[in-house]
Amino acid sequence: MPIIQKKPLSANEGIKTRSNYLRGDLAEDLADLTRGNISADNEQLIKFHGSYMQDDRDIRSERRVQKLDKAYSFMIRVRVPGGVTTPHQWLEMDRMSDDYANGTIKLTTRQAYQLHGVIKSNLKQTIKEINDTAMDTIAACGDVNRNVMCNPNPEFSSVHAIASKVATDINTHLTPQTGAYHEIWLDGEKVVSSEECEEPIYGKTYLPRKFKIAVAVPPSNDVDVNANCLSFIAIVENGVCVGFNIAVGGGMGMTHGMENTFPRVADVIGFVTVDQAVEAAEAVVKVQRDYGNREDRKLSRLKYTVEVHGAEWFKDKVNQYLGWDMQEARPFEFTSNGDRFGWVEDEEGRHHFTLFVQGGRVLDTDDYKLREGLREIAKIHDGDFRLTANQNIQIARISPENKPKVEALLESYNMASQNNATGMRLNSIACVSLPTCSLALTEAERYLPSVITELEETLEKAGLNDDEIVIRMTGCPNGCGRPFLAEIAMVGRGPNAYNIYLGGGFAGQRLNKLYKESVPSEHLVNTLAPIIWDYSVHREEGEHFGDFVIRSGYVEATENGADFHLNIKDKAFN
Ligand code: SRM
Ligand code: SF4
Repeated sequence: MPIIQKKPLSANEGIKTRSNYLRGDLAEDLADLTRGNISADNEQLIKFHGSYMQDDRDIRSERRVQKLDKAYSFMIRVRVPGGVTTPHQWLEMDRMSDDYANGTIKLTTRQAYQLHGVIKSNLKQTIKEINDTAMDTIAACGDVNRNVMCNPNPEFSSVHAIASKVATDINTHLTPQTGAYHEIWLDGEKVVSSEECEEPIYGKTYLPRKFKIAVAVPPSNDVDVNANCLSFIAIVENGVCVGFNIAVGGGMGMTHGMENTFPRVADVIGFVTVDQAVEAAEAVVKVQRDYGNREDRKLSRLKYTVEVHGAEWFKDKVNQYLGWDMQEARPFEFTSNGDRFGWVEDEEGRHHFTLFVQGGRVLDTDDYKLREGLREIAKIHDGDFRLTANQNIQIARISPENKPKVEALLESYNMASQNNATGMRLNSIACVSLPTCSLALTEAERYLPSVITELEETLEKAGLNDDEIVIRMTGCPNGCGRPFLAEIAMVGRGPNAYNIYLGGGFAGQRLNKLYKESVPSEHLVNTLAPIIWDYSVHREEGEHFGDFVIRSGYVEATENGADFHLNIKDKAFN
């Protein structure tokens, strides 16, 4: 039986209930162009449709002084299941980034596209044109299942084909059924119908909170299973994908000063065959729908449902909802959570090139015409593109005949050389943060590159240029760049101040731990550089940085989420 709610439900539950399956008065509000924003309720509802209202924070205070409204615009997130997207879709995103957005494409940490800076009067047309390219934005955000991630893994293309199909099938199966999306954005006809027709899986209040699914193909953990509510870990026996282990309860977001919020690694609770995967996903979603916390949105992610009730309880519930028992989980091993850059040939003889994209931001600068270069490749490309979970891009499934042409463009646009960056830079992630993110406490995407440049002086002297060190920066502790799984993380604490966390596992298998709190920006490098130097001198053969800092006593290991805040010593910065 579902839990009886004792405290009042969160305000968002009321918004969802009143919305008539995500309609609210969003259509009318969007049509009102006398103002650049939308109402507070619609600001919540529009997320389910794949958009966030934002404002340019760089000019917020200046506009306040001038007694002007905030400079409102909208971010649009486009779902790309498994990150697989066609050259035509790429070209259309590229065009729309100029026609309607700020001239950049953001490749996200969940293999999606984002456009920033779309003004209200262009929002509907942009979303319509995105749908014209056979992509959509519904459920890219909101209290529903989001874009399902999948490892691109070209080396094992038959395994990837299965993993990718499962990711797409789950994505489709868990897409909200409401007619609201078509009515509002695509001028679809209004149909009045029942809950069974509108939302057979979610019901009228959808899920307590956002829900995230990833499909991983070991040994790569590039999708970071421990940051996902639900993960499918491919089990490959004799070269064949026989099914998936099911892991539940991973997640990143926490709030500074609230120790009952924490990142958490997932629990592996069973194994299902390939054919059972979609059904298993639905069962897990339904358990969360019925037992997740709907009172306090800070405690409503699936990770807290698992933490509160225990993994065994959760497994029993899933079996109960399935009506049959999952099998025992099977052995697997992850060896890294980064991307493998450069060329790979798959078993079908097709070629794949993974390109490093700093911060996932595709734009043209005076020195580096990345957007133009990718546009030229898309024009002649006979395969597909795959957005990686680490904000990079794979030019995938290139035919042997086309490979020389792609190679020539990679050279002429100076793209290939980007992959010669240090192992630290290639393993870096920065979330969007300022100026668009409303929750940012400080910089991330615009700042991490220069922090790495300064750290590279130490890496060079220490002979660590090629060593892979996973480093991530976010502008706040919500964890969009999955910082708590990094070997080094800098997490915004306030304006120009960061908490430094150390000791995440290189394969994303272990959370890190707070090392220093509220470190001013100008002291990040001189705090980290001596530890990196120490690592170069005292590491053991093959030892990763995250393991070294624990063995050397800089931090204690975090076993799981509940002890993330424990055993922290000398955290004050001085
Ligand atoms: Fe995120 C909210 C950007 C991946 C945890 N995230 C936001 C918002 C929408 C801010 C807001 O609510 O107003 C950010 C928009 C910034 C902007 O201007 O674009 C934002 N999140 C992103 C992206 C674009 C970061 C990036 O640089 O790539 C990623 C988009 C992924 C996608 O395509 O769907 C992104 N966010 C993540 C991840 C990583 C992941 O899923 O692998 C996490 C941590 C994993 C997890 O969910 O536990 C993440 N985002 C959050 C949270 C904290 C949720 C929580 O459990 O507390 C918030 C805030 C919230 O939901 O209240 C948030
Ligand atoms: Fe914004 Fe914080 Fe997410 Fe960065 S981690 S994008 S600052 S919500």
